[in-house]
Amino acid sequence: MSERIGKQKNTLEVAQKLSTKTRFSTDECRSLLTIHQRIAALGKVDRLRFREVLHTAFDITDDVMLDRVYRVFDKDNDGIISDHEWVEGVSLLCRGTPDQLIDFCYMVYDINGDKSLAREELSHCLKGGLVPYAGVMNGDEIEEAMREIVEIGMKKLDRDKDGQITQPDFTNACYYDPLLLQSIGPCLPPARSLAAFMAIFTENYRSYSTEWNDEWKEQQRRVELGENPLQIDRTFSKDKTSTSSVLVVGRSGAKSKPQKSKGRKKSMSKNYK
Ligand SMILES: [Ca+2]
Ligand SMILES: [Ca+2]
Repeated sequence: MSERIGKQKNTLEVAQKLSTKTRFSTDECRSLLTIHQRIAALGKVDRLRFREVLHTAFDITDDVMLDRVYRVFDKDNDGIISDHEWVEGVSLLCRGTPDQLIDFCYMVYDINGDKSLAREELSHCLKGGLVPYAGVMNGDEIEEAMREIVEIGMKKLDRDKDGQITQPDFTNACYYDPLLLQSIGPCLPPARSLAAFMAIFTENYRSYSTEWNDEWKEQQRRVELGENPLQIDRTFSKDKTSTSSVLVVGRSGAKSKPQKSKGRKKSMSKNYK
């Protein structure tokens, strides 16, 4: 009995600590720790176990993305997703700010971790996206189509045309067109599975997206009134190749709301309703 009470106390302390590092409350962290304990009770949360969790709970299905998301969750690179890594990673997936989500996707795509995305990395991340279907495409055609898709990706994301996509390149491109966030691979949970997962342990599984929408509307209103406090990246707004014509918002503003997103476009928040 005393052992159980000790364990509960320990979980509470860990949850309190994690709540200061994540966007979850202590209660939410405690619930997530319990979920981790249940997962870990069946065996170590290693690559294969965690791929199952990502697949079933978050509906991430792309083979390459499953491995890459696992690598990004495993911050200390020991092959196991610890309880801390679990809560911090889930916090990002569920309630990450636009900046955090952009950084997360970039880390997922940057396979060798050199802060640059090369053609080879795009090609590797995208390879699950094209499959032969009922003889419609053969191997050569897929290879050719893949080369074209990689070139389109480079064109949209490599802003300074040096053959590498740096993190600022990627960040600016995503702010300009949020659809580019997962353009190299589906590594974030779809809205429906995210809400279903969050409903297990919190009543606030929709409140965050509301907060985003409100903030986005507020930014839009200020722009319309000419009060935009954010730095607009004018070089990007001139880019006619983008699929989006909405406002470009830089990262340097919005200091009055440090805990919230620094500007977000409608189509980005749509995914998290
Ligand atoms: Ca680890
Ligand atoms: Ca790289």
